[in-house]
Amino acid sequence: MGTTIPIAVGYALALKRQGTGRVVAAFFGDGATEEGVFHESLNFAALHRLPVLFVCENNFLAIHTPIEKRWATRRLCERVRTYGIAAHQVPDSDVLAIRQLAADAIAAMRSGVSGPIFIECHTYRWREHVGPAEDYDAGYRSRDELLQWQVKDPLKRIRAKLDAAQVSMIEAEVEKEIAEAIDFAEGSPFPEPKELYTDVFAE
Ligand SMILES: Cc1ncc(C[n+]2csc(CCOP(=O)(O)OP(=O)(O)O)c2C)c(N)n1
Repeated sequence: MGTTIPIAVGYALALKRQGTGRVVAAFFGDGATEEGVFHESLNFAALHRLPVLFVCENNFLAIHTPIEKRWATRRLCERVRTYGIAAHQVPDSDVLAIRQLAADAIAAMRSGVSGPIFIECHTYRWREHVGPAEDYDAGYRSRDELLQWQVKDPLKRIRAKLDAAQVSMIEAEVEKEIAEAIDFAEGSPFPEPKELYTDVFAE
């Protein structure tokens, strides 16, 4: 948890030294912002004006622990700003707003006008922490909460902006991609045991 954050910062340092004009985006949850490395990384990235877009997907849950049992205040963007990093909050899963913020942030970092930038996107986890089942009877949240977020479902909202032909074209493409992935998985041999070590150790 939180491991993407320092890796992104280190990579951004390398990119900046190489003068590539490239930027790095790091995605992580609200739980990850409780790790010390989050704060160390923000400070380092701000100090060296590194081109990192930090994106916190705040679903108000870390496994089964809701945010009110973990955060003394919800002022995450305010905390981030104390490091000298511009921070924006998108509270309603508006994907077009997120796209615009990200595009502006990336352009500002590429041109050197800005150091790192932070976006906090509020969202919701419909299913359990890991796996496809529902867990509304587990006692840590209510189904009412889900219903409030389903109204803001970004997929439904973006779908409503498309015409029927576009929707069926996208659906057909997605169905095809899924079918091909299943065929590929079912048609592939089992990996050799030695592949357990692939990408685990550097030679
Ligand atoms: C350093 C560390 N501590 C604890 C865990 C166990 N753990 C796995 S996921 C998780 C919560 C993650 O919450 P969040 O960052 O909000 O991400 P989400 O799963 O909601 O996307 C925890 C505590 C871990 N993987 N790493």
